[in-house]
Amino acid sequence: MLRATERYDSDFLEREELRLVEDFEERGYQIFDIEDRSGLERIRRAVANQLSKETGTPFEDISELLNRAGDLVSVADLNSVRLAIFNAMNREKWFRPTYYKLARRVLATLVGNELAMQRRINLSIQLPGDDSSLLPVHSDVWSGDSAFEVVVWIPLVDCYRTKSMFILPRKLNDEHSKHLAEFRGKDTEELFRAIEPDVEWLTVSVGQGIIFTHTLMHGNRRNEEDEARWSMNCRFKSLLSPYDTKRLGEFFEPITLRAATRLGMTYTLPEGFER
Ligand SMILES: O=C(O)CCC(=O)C(=O)O
Ligand SMILES: [Fe+2]
Repeated sequence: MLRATERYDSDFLEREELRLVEDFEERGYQIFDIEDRSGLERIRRAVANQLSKETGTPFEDISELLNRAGDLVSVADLNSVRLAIFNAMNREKWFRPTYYKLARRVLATLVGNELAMQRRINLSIQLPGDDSSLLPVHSDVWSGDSAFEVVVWIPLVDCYRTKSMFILPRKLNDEHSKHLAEFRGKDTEELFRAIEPDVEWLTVSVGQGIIFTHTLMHGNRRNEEDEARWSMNCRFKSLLSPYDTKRLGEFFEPITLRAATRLGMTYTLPEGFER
């Protein structure tokens, strides 16, 4: 039986992999460089084209258009515009493989080479000053995601301070988690106040991504910057690791099933054979 406390055997991991694995375990998140920049640009351009179509706004520069979404879309219309873009993107066959390739190597090192991927990639937009579409402090595991999942979070514009998301690094998350029961029934704002001195606001530029375990407390606040935030997030897990309420075939789909597993899954012992 594998015990999670056992250290890695460095004889089996490349030095670079070992560094990534240890950093990720230490903090519970990692900012990484996107592996396929042209894939990222394809996604950014497709999103910008959709926004341009929805709002009748021509554009030249993708970042410029997305950053000033607050001038183009009212808070009242934001969710329907977001859903239109989300649906249009998730209808594209190239979208999920392209998204996966932004983070293929980090996923292979941190999660595995037989992966299940969330079927629909989320889009989040935080307009400056808008507090109608916030995700207050939470861990996704509190609401039915498995602890074996990671989130790949990709900014479509440069994200910093309150335009970004906050996360509680692993050690501090463990500390604060000991007191979590005290907040039961209270406003999540009180929980945020308690963890606020320890949270990190992640600075991520276009061309970078975040991979994190959603067992950590994280979320966002009202965007106090003067640019809109655009980001995507998608969960990945090792295909054969435990699932919670987000099931394989419904929420997740296998993307890199290997031959030996496929053979094993379809094998039946010859008839009449007992062992
Ligand atoms: O984008 C954010 O601010 C929060 C994202 C989040 O909660 C998640 O991806 O699980
Ligand atoms: Fe979350």
